[in-house]
Amino acid sequence: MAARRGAVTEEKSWLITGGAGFIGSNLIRWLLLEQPASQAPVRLINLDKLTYAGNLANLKEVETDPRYCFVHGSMGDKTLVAEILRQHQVGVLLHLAAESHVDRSIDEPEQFARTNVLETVSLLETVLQYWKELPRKEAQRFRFVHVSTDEVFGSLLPQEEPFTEKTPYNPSSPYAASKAGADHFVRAYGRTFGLPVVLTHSSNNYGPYQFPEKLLPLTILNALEERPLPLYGDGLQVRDWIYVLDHCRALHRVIHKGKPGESYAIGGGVQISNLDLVRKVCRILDERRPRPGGKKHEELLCFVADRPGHDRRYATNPSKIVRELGWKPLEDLESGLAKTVDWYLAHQDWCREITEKRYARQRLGLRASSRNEYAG
Ligand code: NAD
Ligand code: TDX
Repeated sequence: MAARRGAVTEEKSWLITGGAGFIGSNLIRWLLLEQPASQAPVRLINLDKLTYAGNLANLKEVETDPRYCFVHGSMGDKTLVAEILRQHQVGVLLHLAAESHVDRSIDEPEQFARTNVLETVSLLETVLQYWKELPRKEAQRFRFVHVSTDEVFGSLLPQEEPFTEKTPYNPSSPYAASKAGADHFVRAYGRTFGLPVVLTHSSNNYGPYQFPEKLLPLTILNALEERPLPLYGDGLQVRDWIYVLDHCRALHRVIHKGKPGESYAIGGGVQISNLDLVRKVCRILDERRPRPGGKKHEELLCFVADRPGHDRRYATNPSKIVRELGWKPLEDLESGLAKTVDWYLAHQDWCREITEKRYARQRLGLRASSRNEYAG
């Protein structure tokens, strides 16, 4: 095969952890189906444990692609990871695998510490041993990209500036604390051992294939069945939303151009309250699937007990990645939401498999509320 231009893709495989989840599967499909060969990896290995959130149905369109290889297993399995790294001569590791849902982290904090912190350390340790044995040039080109979140920075007051890479860590939920812990270990492996690590802090993603425990898909599926649309507390919490493919494009830039030791904040630039966001979804559904008798979907809105420790406001300033890596989001909220709603309408079987076998849309994450006088 002819050598290809571009430092990190050259003849090396990419290993993606957690590639059967929401962001990972969007990224894998985008890389293999939409990118020119010169921009895609020669070989892409997806290592996923297939927890409740991992779903191989997300990857049907690429499963026979000769460049793609799925490995069922845990990032914490050192023997397995070492074998993958050596066998496939991995040059880029994109680390997405995690427990990702804040409400579940309230119910099961220890599971989040095990997966997000301890298994990330285990992964780092295995990667370090492999990296140390690489020839010098390959070791320099190697990248460990850790996909973190803006939630590690905690909640912003209304007058505060959006998060940047310099914002101090101040996590609120066990999920955010576990991601912060992982971030610190990733940086420590960079500073102490020289592993070429890069970190990203993305805001809230939305789009196709998102598991219906998250606000947007839950709203769409409930609305289609005329079930209540739960808003936590007063619904005025603000999130910064990014269309998942914009996040994928950003990660691609980071893999190719990100500097070791640096971190990049990634935000869609759209800050909106949960209430206004859900109303927008309702209006799209009113057009696409009018309710009987001319009723509006918005009438299904209901305010329920708040999430304990609920962060009031996130906003993320992506000017570093815009300036230094030439990235910008391409999707605006209106078009992104319309595409997302249309995708869920067209993939009812995918939804049904989940709601019947994996998650029946029950409320999660209320375990702490009765004893926490600070929680909403
Ligand atoms: P997800 O829950 O949809 O997917 C996580 C995937 O990780 C699943 O496929 C699961 O099976 C896999 N996994 C879990 N434990 C594993 C293990 N030990 N070994 C291998 N695989 C394992 O999550 P997502 O929304 O796609 O998020 C992916 C990453 O991006 C996470 O690290 C999350 O913290 C981060 N992130 C997500 C968002 C968002 O809005 N969804 C925003 C910023 C950052
Ligand atoms: O039923 C609901 N009602 C509601 O009001 C649900 C599920 C959520 N919410 C609120 C809580 C949040 O303010 O909506 C907002 C979004 O909630 P989630 O979809 O659970 O996302 P969030 O907690 O913001 O975290 C997400 O974005 C950052 C991802 O789950 C994380 O993995 C990512 O790091």
